[in-house]
This record gives sequence, C-alpha cells and structure tokens, in this order.
Amino acid sequence: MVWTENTAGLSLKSQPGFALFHHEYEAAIKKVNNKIEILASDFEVRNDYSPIHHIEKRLKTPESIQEKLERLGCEVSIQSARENIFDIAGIRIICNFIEDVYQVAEMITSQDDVTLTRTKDYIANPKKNGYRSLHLSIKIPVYLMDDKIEVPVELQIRTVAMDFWASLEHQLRYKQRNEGNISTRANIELKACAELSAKLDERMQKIFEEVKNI
Ligand code: 0O2
Repeated sequence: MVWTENTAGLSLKSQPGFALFHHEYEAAIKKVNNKIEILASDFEVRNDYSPIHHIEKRLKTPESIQEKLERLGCEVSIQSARENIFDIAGIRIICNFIEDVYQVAEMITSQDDVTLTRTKDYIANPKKNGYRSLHLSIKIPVYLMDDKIEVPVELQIRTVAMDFWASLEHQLRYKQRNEGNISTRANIELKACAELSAKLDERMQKIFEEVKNI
C-alpha cells in the first residue's frame, strides 16, 4: 500500500518537505547563474565585449506558488508544484542588443546538461499589449547529497529597452492585476511606447553592426 501524508488544508509552506523543495530551486538558480556569469566573462575575454548588461534572479515565494496553483485549479502540494509550476526559479538576463539575446539563448541551451523544454518568443511575436522578451523553460541537473534531480528554471532574456518598458508596465498594471483601472488611452499609449522601444532596439542594433564592422 502506498502511504501518502494528508496535507489537505495546509499552506504550501507548512507542508513536510517544503524546506528541501525550496532548496532545490535555490540551488538551480545558483547553478544557472554561475553558467551565465562564466559565459559572459568568456565572451568578454574573447571579444572584448560582454553581451550581458546584468542578471536578475528570483525564487517565487511560497505564497506566490500557492496562488498560482490555486489559479490553475491544481492541488496545493509540493508534488503538484513540482509537476505544474515551471517558473519557481527565475533568471532574467538583460542584454545590450537584440542579437545578444539570441546569442546568449543559444550559448546556454547548447550546453550538454541543459534541456530546453519550452520557448516563447515574445520578441518575434510580441504580446497584444506590446510586451517583448524571449522566455525559455529549461531543466538542469542538481546534485544533492544522495540524489541527482532535474530542476526547471525559467529564463527571460531581453534587451535593456525591453526591460525598461516591462518594468514600468509591470508597476503600472501587471502585478496589481488592475487592468480595469487603466484607461483605454493609457493602454494605447503603453502599446505605442512598446513599439517605440522596439524601433529603438532596431536602430541601436544597426549602429552596433556598423561600429563592429569598422
Ligand atoms: P513575476 O513577478 O515576474 O514572477 P503565467 O502568466 O506565469 O501564469 P506562463 O505561460 O508561464 O504563465 O507565462 P509567460 O507568458 O511565460 O510569462 C510569465 C512571466 O513573464 C511573468 O511572470 C512576467 O515576469 C513576464 N510577463 C509576461 N507577460 C508580461 C506583460 O505583459 N508585462 C510584463 N511586465 N511582464 C510580463 P509573473 O509570475 O507574472 O511575475
């Protein structure tokens, strides 16, 4: 007989095994961050230029994981979080130019121990509100004391201009889920700003290519 603990009604954070579960994702963030830092410095040593402007990392809070599970209609348990939520560990890589975004994505996903599980290219296909970014879901092995596990990490790779727009838009709307409070005019303006930032990225990319080829 399989014995399963009854965790119904318990918050995710108070369920047995939560500390180890959280630790696994923390370890995965460290590992991927380390890979990115090594790639950035390797690139810089060879090309006298770093494609990465900066890196941000975040581990979803227990409350936010639980909220997402409930929103998706999934059971609130550690097992269910493992199976249904793929952005518990998140790393955002901010690049200088559009070309850098794809180059960095290629350098990471071509590593032997990295498995690419999903790509969402919101640069080639921006969201309706104008949001642009390259989202990659990957899995990497993490070695524990007595086990090797594959841990999912979400990478968001974008340019400084994309990040500038997304950060401000996030403050204005996304997190508060207050779409209703933003006027149609403001939504149109936000979209127009996203298009302007896309044009800016294209022009900066062209200047970069010109300067590179001198
Ligand atoms: P946080 O604080 O960044 O963690 P989901 O939306 O997560 O239920 P899915 O398919 O994983 O489902 O989403 P997707 O499209 O890959 O994007 C999820 C994340 O991308 C968000 O995470 C944001 O970080 C970012 N994002 C997506 N759309 C927008 C947008 O329109 N504006 C901004 N500013 N960011 C966006 P979280 O969990 O919402 O927030």
